[in-house]
Amino acid sequence: MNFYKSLVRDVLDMGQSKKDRTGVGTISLFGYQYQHDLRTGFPLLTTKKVHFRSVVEELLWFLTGSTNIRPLLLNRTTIWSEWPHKKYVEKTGCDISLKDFERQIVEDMGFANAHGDLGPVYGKQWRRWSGNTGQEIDQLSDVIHQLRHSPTSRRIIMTGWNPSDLPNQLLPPCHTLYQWGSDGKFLDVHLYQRSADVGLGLPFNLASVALLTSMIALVTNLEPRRVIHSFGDLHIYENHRSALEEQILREPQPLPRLHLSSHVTEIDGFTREDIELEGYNPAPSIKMNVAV
Ligand code: DHF
Ligand code: TMP
Repeated sequence: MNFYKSLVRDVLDMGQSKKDRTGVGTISLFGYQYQHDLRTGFPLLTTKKVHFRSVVEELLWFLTGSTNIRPLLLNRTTIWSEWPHKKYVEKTGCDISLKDFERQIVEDMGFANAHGDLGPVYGKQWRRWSGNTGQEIDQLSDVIHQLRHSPTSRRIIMTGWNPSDLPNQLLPPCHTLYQWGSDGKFLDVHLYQRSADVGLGLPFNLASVALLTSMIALVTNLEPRRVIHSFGDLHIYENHRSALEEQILREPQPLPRLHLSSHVTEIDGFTREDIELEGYNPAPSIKMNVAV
């Protein structure tokens, strides 16, 4: 999995300084691609500890179709809290801390309904896309149906990018478009990500696309094989630069293996206990601040 090291080097060596929405500033490379063969191991970085439990909770949350951070917080996952918190502070002028905001979302269902929603983000678009005659489209179930009945189709796509919903999303989808390809035996995936934070979000994204594809492969009786991951704006935030320079000096360890309970037959049948990682021995975690 040395592609991560090369990717970081390529952004540092070929990227350009770029101002960005958050005001932090980035070094950015526009247009990039790597590939990983899942048969060589599960792509979770070993040069720093990545919180796999959060990756799993986030993906299971997407699969439920939820867009509210309350279920995530009930499962002790805080990776999406900053954005509803920021919106709440801006809207109400109330100077509540992130921790107190999270506590109130957990304790008060009414508060969560009013202030914990990210808008129509991944869960909504993947499972309940609003069709033009009012019907809901479950893109993920359609993907699985196609893989079961016409695996060689060239139309097996799930997209989070919905122009009419953009104004209501706290963050427009970053991992934007997924296409799966199969020959009836193997399952490959090609993900287009419009914007990627190399230090923080990307380690989650590459584990998440691998996990989702492995779960889909299990319930469609296919063998997960290649991940092809393409990027629009691939960037390193200026305040992550020295951490990443240090991280790529670390020696990568053998990749862990993913084990999914073989009794699961439907994508909605997975629980957290059905997803297990074996042999993950990463270097220590590295704290990087998220640009909001
Ligand atoms: N904004 C920015 N600027 N970068 C992102 O990566 C990002 N990611 C989002 C939403 N907005 C974003 C959603 N994904 C963390 C990881 C992924 C993620 C959001 C946040 C994160 O904070 N990771 C920490 C803590 C992990 C944990 O609490 O489990 C890390 O050290 O990996
Ligand atoms: P943007 O909407 O201005 O592109 O900002 C989104 C930031 O979040 C950007 O740094 C990319 C990062 N990001 C990821 O890298 N992965 C993700 O899954 C998400 C949601 C965001």
